[in-house]
Amino acid sequence: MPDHPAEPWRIKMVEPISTTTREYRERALRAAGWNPCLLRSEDVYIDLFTDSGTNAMSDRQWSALMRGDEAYAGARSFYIFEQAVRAHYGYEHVIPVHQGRGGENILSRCLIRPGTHIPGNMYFPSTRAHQELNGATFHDVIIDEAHNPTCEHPFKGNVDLAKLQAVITEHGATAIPYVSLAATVNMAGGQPISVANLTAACDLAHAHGIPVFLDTARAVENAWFVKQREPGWAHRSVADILLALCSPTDGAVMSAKKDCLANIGGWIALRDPELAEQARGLVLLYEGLHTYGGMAGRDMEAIAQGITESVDEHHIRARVAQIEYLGHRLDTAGVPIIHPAGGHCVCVDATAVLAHLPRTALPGQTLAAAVYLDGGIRGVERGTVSAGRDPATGENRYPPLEFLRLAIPRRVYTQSHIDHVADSLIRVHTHRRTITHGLSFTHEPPHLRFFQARFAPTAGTSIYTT
Ligand code: PLI
Repeated sequence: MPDHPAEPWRIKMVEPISTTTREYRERALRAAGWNPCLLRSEDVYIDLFTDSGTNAMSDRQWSALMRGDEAYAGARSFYIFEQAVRAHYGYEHVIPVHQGRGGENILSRCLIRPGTHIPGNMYFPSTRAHQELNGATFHDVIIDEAHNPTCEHPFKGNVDLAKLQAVITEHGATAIPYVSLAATVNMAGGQPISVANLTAACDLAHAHGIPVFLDTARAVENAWFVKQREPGWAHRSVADILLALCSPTDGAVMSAKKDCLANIGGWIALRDPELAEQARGLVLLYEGLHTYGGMAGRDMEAIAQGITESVDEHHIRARVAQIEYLGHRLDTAGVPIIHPAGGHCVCVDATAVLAHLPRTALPGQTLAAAVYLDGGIRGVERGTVSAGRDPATGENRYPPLEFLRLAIPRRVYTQSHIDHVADSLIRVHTHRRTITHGLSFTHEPPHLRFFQARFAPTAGTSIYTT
């Protein structure tokens, strides 16, 4: 059994959630076009669609909201936010944005020209979408182990330096505006990158004059794994390790909706003053003034407080342990999950659970539907639907990993909720052969299609034979 520390918080306010009948859920899912993303949240019992913006704020964060300075320009809350980001992430220039993809849009517009190439440790849908919209081609340079669900590598988010060198050699450094790294790697199942590998990747890129930008949405969780797994870091604080992860990079894009325990917000953090000036100019056009970037003053206060809480080791230890606990329960019951469990999610290998369905029948989406029907649990497909179509060929992309992601919001669910999730998953897995049909698209949006797509069973009226 993994170490499972009790939660380092107690509950001061509760939000009622209700269970529904299976019949009710069948009606709700059909009305949502078999896409759990299109369900009303009140029809969901345990919502593991995302850990993004779904965190429970602390009493101190709620108090901080009251201190929000809502001045249009130069709000006091901005300077508190800026100071917290500088102190914990170590970048000089801090530019607020409304959430992560706002930052991705700005950075991509600043740096990418049509026909360029961006290497990275696996794609993330919104990040790659902005890179492609600006004319770049993304190249996955993550280590091969990241694509193998059963491999126990401690740092599956690592860059394969030979693959990175090969992209530089093939396309030339001048065609590479930046290297796009993430800590942790969401689409690999929340897997971390080591400090040593991140530093080596930066050294390699910098030797060719290429800057490196880090997606720090879950860098605190990454820092926790470094402390647990990377030789030489066990006695360093998570706060120190976070700074060490950021230090070799040239800047970061942040969704504060994850590690920072906030419900909205983000930033771009940079070292180069000229790039920062260019980014501020675009923030004015797309986000809001450069001292609020689409956030209210109170959001910046909640984030500043959340940053401090995020590096508290009691918090981060219990947060990651909750995910390990779910992973362990599924694992011991024989449910195939991506190993090791990640920092923010447990990922169930849909191609293994529904091995009797072809990839074209969208096993990840089908498993998401089955788990909602069984337990009122909402997860998200991370596979063919999320990967979208290749912009050059128009063909569906079939990534090596196709899974159902169960992302755990921070400080929201108790251990008995997690047990409900495990019990339901185990039931679906035990009766997996009763799922006789997959799903196919009936409506397919052009960008980030997983959010709004609609589906129908590939035969009959259900994924089960009725
Ligand atoms: O949801 P945003 O726009 O604040 O952030 C976009 C974003 C960027 N990078 C990474 C690694 C993410 O995970 C991410 C958003 N992730 C979501 C919504 C998720 O459910 O994983």
